[in-house]
Amino acid sequence: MTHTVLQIGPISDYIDPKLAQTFRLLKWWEQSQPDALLVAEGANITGIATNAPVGVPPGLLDRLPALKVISSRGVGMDKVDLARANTLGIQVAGSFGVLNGCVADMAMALILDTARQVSAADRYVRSGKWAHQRYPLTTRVYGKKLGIVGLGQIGSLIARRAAGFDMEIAYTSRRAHSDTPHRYFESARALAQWCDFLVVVVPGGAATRHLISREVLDALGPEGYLVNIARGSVVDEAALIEALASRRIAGAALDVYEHEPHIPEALSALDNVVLSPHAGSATRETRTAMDDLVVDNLRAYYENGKVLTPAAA
Ligand code: 8YV
Repeated sequence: MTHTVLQIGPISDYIDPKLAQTFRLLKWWEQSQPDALLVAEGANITGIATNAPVGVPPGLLDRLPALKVISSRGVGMDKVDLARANTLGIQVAGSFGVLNGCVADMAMALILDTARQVSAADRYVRSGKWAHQRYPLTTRVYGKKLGIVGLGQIGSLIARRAAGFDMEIAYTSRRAHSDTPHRYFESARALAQWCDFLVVVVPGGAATRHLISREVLDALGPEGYLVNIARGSVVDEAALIEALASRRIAGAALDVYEHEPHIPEALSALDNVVLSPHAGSATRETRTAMDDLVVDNLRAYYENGKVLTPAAA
């Protein structure tokens, strides 16, 4: 039996054709009259394929009476109404277990870049300035204090990598973990006050919106660096721009932004920030594994009634 799957937005050149070969695929983003599609096909659509930064448009779940399964590429569920899906008995899958290592690698790359200024120094060399003046001194990474906001699977891998750089590690999260030797702080503000590098690894969504506020940035202080590989919504971007521009913090490295792919000009004009295009999981190896899981989760649901890598409700 061919299952009808609604794909919300393009995912990749690799997996989009496979989705179309495997299912009867309807493309939400190509519809000039989405309401007409829902009237004509709403009762046939049993699956959704999507991508974490896009998720599922608000309210759509309630307009698809036959929907049983959502398969998203990525681990962020901030754009999927998990509670509503749960109430409606819809299974939700993400690409859990395959991207953690790459995102932790990216966190280390950004820590190193914001302190040692690899990207900025590259621009300096290419511009020919080196011939006239030495590049200014930068900041040491090894032996410094790393504060991790969110010690989940990715946060724990960052801690492991940072230990290899002889960093002193502490964290904050909703509660202290009993299975870690690292010091616990009750708030992001207290952690920021303590550390040299503050790395943000919590899920996005209403509960963490602007968790990294002006106060937290001020606690990080003029020698401190912020790294965000989580979601743009977690950091008050306007407050961050002000803090960077006035050197109330030393620097930042960002993989995510409040209104992707829009980057405020005031941010890209600053030289004490490293800007990465939401690429934490973007290696060929990891993206292939993530893409495959989008199809495999849908297939597993249709064959056995259970997705392979479910999101926690
Ligand atoms: C994206 C991510 O899925 O896993 C997440 O939540 O944000 C990323 O891995 C990826 O950028 C695809 O667009």
